[in-house]
Amino acid sequence: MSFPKGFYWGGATAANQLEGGWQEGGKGVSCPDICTGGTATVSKRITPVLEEGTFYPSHDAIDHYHRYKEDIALFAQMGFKMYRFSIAWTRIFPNGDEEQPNEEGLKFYESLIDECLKYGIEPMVTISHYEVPFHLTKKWNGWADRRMIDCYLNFCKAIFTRYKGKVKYWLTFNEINSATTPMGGFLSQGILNEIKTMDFMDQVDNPNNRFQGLHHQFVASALAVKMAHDIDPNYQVGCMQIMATSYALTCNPEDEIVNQQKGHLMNWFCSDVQCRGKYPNYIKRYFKDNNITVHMEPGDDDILAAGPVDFYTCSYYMSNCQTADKFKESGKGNILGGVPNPYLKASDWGWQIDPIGLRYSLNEIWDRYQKPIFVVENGLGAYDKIDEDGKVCDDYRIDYLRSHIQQMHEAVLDGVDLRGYTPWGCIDLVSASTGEMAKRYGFIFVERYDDGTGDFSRRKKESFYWYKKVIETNGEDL
Ligand code: BGP
Repeated sequence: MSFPKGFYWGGATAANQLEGGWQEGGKGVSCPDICTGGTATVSKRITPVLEEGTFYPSHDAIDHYHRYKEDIALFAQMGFKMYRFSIAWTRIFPNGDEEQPNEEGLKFYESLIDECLKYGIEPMVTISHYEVPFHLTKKWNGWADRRMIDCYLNFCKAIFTRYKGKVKYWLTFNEINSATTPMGGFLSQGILNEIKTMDFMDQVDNPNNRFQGLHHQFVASALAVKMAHDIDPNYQVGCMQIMATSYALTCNPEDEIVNQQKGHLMNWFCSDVQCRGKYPNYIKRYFKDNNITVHMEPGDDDILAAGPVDFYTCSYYMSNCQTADKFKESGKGNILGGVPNPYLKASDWGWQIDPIGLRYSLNEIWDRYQKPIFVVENGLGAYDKIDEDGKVCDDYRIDYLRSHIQQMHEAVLDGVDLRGYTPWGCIDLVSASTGEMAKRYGFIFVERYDDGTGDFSRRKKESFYWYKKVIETNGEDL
């Protein structure tokens, strides 16, 4: 068993979860910088935004800002062919609405990209990964406002022109479909809704804002695709979705139809717009049934039609079940909702492990869009520990990754055009949903703990050596 020649093996990260250096190099404050826990938990008070003595995970993260050369050298040792990372918007435009980019920020990523190229590692850049400049949240309520489109495009222009000839693969928004759920409002769109008390967590979810925000993101994404192709015809621009594979809990048609509707909303709505260049019919009914009104300007249809993405990417961690039975409980800790699948085991955070679901979804994606696919996030968040002999024996992680790679291979045999695999958090970093360091994904252990201790030193886990061998043999030796 081996993967297609030139298959992109690698790893993935996001700026606010690993860089730190939150106020260095002219960087502005971004939404994750005011989160005291995961990106779904914002700091309690509006003023002052940052409270003295509070722990903000993204402020130091794993100090990659100062150690990126060491980290990329370790990725190169594993044989990475691709490295997916994000550019912090606030390093390039500290407030998000300046006209001119911050040269120091541009230089930082230029150096990081050069470091990748030095080792023959192809960069894949996420333009916006769960990060909105906080200034734009305060000024316009993030993506709820159409004026965000111009700021975003200004950001795109700065990086598309600066890194021309060095970067080929771009992703417009990380997990754009997270905004179909209440958690995505702040996390991915920088939208704060009516607040009932002084506690940001006490927000009244406003789906209208989220779907209006998504419309603005779709328009921005389509215009970014066009801009990228105009600047460099070699540019390939992709969408990025959470693939929340789900099954009907029973073969009762009532469960099946609920599953289909949930799937439409969560898994297909955003990628249908981004891959096909128009809104699908089913979402119009959803909007009507849920009293959602999305304002579209004349000409938006043409913009969407003119800017479909070149390729499809997704994260894949787990699957869930759907049921029409309102009394069945939602799975504990499973951010995607749904009910637990009795046939599957779960991670320590309740994420149900389902390698076959990956093969199943890759086939569905390919059948639907016929565009090249990359799995740009996958992995097991686990509590790792350093043994007395200094080793980190993460065989559970190896098992998880091995079984998913086997199923990706099955999908390739099924005829899916799968181009690459960049497992999540290839080096330990801050968890997006919980803000913990204890939830580790990496091949590389970082000595940084949730109480703020640790010297940031790096250590190879057992999975590091395993993954190196996988890459060397193009997936044959698992
Ligand atoms: C995805 C995000 C990542 C990442 C990952 C793991 O949803 O794109 O940013 O963090 O999930 O999630 P977590 O960190 O919550 O375990």
